[in-house]
Amino acid sequence: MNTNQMASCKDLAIPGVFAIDDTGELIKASITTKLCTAEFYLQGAHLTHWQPHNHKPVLFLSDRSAFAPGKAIRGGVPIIFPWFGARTATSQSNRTDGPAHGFARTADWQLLSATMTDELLTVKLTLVANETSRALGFEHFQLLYTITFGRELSLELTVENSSQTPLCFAEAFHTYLFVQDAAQVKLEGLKGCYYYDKTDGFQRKLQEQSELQLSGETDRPYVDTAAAINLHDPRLNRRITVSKTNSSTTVIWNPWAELTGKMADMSADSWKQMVCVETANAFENSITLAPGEKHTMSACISVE
Ligand code: TA6
Repeated sequence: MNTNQMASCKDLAIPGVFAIDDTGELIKASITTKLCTAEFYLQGAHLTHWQPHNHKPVLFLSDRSAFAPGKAIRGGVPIIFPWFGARTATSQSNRTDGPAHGFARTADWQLLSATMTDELLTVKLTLVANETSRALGFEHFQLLYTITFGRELSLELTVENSSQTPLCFAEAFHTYLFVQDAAQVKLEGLKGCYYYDKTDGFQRKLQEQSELQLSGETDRPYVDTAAAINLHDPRLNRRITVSKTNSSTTVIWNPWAELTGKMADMSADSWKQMVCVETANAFENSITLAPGEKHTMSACISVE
């Protein structure tokens, strides 16, 4: 970010509510309202903290995460675009190069606005094509990310195809929820849905139980989903609800002990404190936009 861009970004600060800190390696925004506290980084438009008053933090953030240019932050809400996981061929392109989960989570986003309405703070960020995305074949698109901070957290991602050809993409809010003990939480809202079991050769399986309780490494994109997910955390005595619109994929992920041991940005026991409940459009639910078309996916997180 050049000095002019930094100055205009700082112009958006709201005294006592919305502050921009450019003293670290990454530019960080901090939020304090009557209803919550929160933090995000401009790199990746990456939300790392949200805590409604009188609750514990709702998002998990790894104490070993990198906070460095070009490196993905571990925890919070990474934005996944334009492919999910490793890049695979699409109807548009047979390219398979590029970083896991796409380039949006490590790109520098631009802060457009920060406005208070009643007690809600709404922040808008945008990402357009840059050198990295162009080198990967994404030359004309616009992402608009709207985050509303209140007693609930509302996330909205609009993708616009500004090219002359169809734009095919996957997307996700790769949300890491903070839990007291991953082995004890129960997830509700997936009964009757099919998922690909990434821990079992990508086999397609049916979720038969109404409650999912994790007992080992879990990596499951559920497809054709619409329902909200309720995460019951008996140890924290709370329920987190993730509801969504225009999202047909829900991914549930926990690396458990062995895989966590191989991850440089997670401490040994930290898998116990997280469960990813991801609002997505991926695999057969990926989106294709005609030239000029837009698509908006949203998620709303609440806690009781
Ligand atoms: O959403 C689940 C997943 O795709 C897993 O397969 C797992 O590897 C995870 O995301 C984390 O990916 P990352 O690239 O952040 O290490």
